[in-house]
Amino acid sequence: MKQSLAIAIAVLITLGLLLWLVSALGTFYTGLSTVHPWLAQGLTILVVVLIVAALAVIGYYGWLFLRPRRWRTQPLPPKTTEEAAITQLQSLDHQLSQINDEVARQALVARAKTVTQAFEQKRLHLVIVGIGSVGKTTLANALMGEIAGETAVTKGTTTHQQTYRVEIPAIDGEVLLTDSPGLLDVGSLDQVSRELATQADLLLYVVDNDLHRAQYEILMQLLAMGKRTLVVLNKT
Ligand SMILES: Nc1nc2c(ncn2[C@@H]2O[C@H](COP(=O)(O)OP(=O)(O)O)[C@@H](O)[C@H]2O)c(=O)[nH]1
Ligand SMILES: [Mg+2]
Repeated sequence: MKQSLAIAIAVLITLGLLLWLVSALGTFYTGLSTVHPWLAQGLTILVVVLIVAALAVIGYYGWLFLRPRRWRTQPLPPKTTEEAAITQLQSLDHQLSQINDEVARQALVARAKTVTQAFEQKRLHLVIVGIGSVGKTTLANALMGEIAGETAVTKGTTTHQQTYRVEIPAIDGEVLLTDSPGLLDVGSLDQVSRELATQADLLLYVVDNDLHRAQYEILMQLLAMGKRTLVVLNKT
């Protein structure tokens, strides 16, 4: 409703401006035609062409922003892993073409290599993230079927990330499982977990008890990274 009112006001203003422009152009033409008839014609044609071009540009961008949502092209999620890898590589290629900074370029080239390698080796990387003491290491141990990492009530027991190779009979290829330190208990994810999360094919986001606000905000940040995320409700 608000939007249609804004459009109606914009149309009225545009019409008013157009009428004013036509009358101003008429006055301009009659004034100049008494002195230089051919100059008056030439200039009037030029001004009209410029106005039409400006209206076309305004119309085009107005349509882009104001058209109804159903007419906007929606990117569809990839259906297969091949499609996902190809889309990821295309987006990296696109970013590379826009980057001049050599260090950032090398980092992206390395990332593209990892994506290609992971795809070729059919490698699936699961990364467990979450704040301290929610049970990340406990989950890693449970998934591994053996005690690999140390668990404790004190925060910061896992000081470095640990990556394990997990055999899953139903999955053809290598499955890597990374347990992250997850130290901070504030509304944002720590740098180490964030970096680990970017490498993941699937994130296991562990929360304890209820999904309280600070943990919810971290979840939103993970989703904003465009990562597939499973929320693991622990200690319920
Ligand atoms: N009651 C209960 N305690 C748990 C559960 N999962 C983990 N814990 C305990 O919570 C503490 C922290 O677990 P840990 O795996 O080290 O958490 P991390 O810091 O996220 O890796 C340990 O004392 C675990 O034994 C659970 O499902 N229920
Ligand atoms: Mg731990």
